[in-house]
Parts: sequence; C-alpha cells; structure tokens
Amino acid sequence: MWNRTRIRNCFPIVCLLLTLWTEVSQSTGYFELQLISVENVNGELADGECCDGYRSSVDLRCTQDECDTYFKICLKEYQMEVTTTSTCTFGAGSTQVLGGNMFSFKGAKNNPNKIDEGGKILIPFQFAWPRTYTVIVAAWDWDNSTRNIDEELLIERSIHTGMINPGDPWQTILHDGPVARIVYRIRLRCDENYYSNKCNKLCVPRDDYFGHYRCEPSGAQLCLGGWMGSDCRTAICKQGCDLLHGSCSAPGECKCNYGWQGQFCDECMLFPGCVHGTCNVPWQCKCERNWGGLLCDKGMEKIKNYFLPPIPKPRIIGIDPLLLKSQ
Ligand SMILES: [Ca+2]
Ligand SMILES: [Ca+2]
Repeated sequence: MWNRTRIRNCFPIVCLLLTLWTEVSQSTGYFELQLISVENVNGELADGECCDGYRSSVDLRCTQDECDTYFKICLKEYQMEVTTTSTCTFGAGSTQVLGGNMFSFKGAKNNPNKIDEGGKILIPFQFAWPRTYTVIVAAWDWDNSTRNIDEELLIERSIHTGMINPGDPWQTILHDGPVARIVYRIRLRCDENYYSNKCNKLCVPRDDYFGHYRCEPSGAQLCLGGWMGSDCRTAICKQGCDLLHGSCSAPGECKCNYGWQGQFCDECMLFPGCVHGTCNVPWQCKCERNWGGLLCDKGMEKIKNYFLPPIPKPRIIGIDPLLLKSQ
C-alpha cells in the first residue's frame, strides 16, 4: 500500500508528467548532444579495473586491449540532487562503440572547427520545453557479453544540470573526471515550424489563399508585404484607393464598385448620355451652369425661350415712326 511519504515523494513527478502530457503534440523539438573528445589515458573503468586485457607492467596502463567506448545519454527534469537510476523523463539516447581509449571528433587539419557528426546524439521531445534540465552522459565499455545492467562496465559519468533555450549556438561542457576527460557540446532546437522558447508555438509560413506570412522567432505571424489582417489574408489596396467605393483582392489593386471609376475609384459614373453634367453619386446628371435637361444637353437660353411667354413688342408712343425707321 502507498503511504503518505511515498505519495508526497511521487507528487512532483506526477505533476510534471501531467504537465508534459497536456502539452503533447502541441510542441516539438530536440536536444542535440555532440561528443567532441574522449581521453581515457589509462584505459580504465570507473572502478579502477582495466576495460579489457591486462595492465602493462611497464607503465601500468591498460593498453593491451583498449576500452570499446560507447555512450548512453539520459535527459530529464532539473534535479537538485541528481539520481542516476530514475527515469529519463525527457528522453534517452545511445551510440554504437565510437572508439578506444582516446578519440576525437574534431575536424581534420584543413577545418579544425568542424566537428564530425559521428558523435552526435539527438533526443527528440514532444512537450513544452521547460528550460531547465539534467543531462547524464555516460561512457561505457562494450564487451560481447554486455547487457544493459552491466553497471561494472561504466567508464565515466558526466552529470550536468542547467538552463537552455532553443537556438543554434552550442554550449561546450568539459567533464574532467577521475578516469576520463570527456568534452561534448549541447544545444536545443525546435523542430521545423515550431517556435518560442518552449518550442510550442506552431507557425507554418505560407503564401496562398489561406494566408500570406512568415514566422517570427516567437511564432507570431509576420505578414508579407502587401498583406494584413487575421492570417494576413487581407490585401493592402493601392495607396489612395477610396475604400468606400473600391476594394482589392491582391496588393496594390484598386477595383471599383459598380457606379464608380478612376484609378482611386473616387469618381462617380454619370447617367448614360449625360453631356454637360456632373455627379456626387453614381448615375447622376447634375447640369453645369447654363445647361439643363435630363441629359444636360440643352442650353439654358433655349430652355428659357421655351418656357418663358413670348415678349410683347414694345409700343412706342410719341415718337415719329419715320424717325424710328431712319435709325
Ligand atoms: Ca577491447
Ligand atoms: Ca570491452
């Protein structure tokens, strides 16, 4: 039966697992560890015995048959007091036999900064990266009879705890242990399309009907030029386009609504056939000065003449008609 102490001890682990479980599938990335060099000068195991063969009587080194060195990596939550037997909650990885007592993955002379990929171990994860971690890097000797429980074949164990954010730069860790000196480097990277410090923001850059954006390091969408709005699906119309009477489906366009025209869609269309008229709204024919009629094609003089009564002939009184005739 579970007693109270046991429940209390297990509670943090249960909480951690619940947290990880709820965020499964919403985030993804991988912890990358790359071995740089191993120096086990004497070819010994952690318990002081030779990995294989006998100790030389001359220099007391186990160089008759070198260690068959391989690695196991355990990644788990940050532990104040690290236990090497508890579950690797964040993941685990291992290598083949990589070399003997001393080997290095540093690049050739022509490119000393390059590290051979042979010593690389990837531990993928599918939860929101919690930033703090414990990594246990253990070197082991392989024998043909090796089984997973052969604790006596341990060569060296490096325990490292810390904080790490996703990024390209590496952190180099030097472990100068009693038996071996191990140099390795680590980094954390989000999978493609996953962003933020926890690798839990999904953003897939696109440039199609469903959106026009790329992704910021935070995972936020950054609209491509000419697009805005939710998912960057709204085109930004030509500068100056009257958006009350025009719109666009592609950046820089200005397509006019029915009844409007011009490069900015700010000119109304006249009533068809309107000659000397203007408009404030589509299909108007508001006559210019001195013009009238439905199509503003009639001069005002003619209209006046048409509507006004005929002007009576002046009657001239007291003037000699002969005088008028002579004028
Ligand atoms: Ca050997
Ligand atoms: Ca061996």
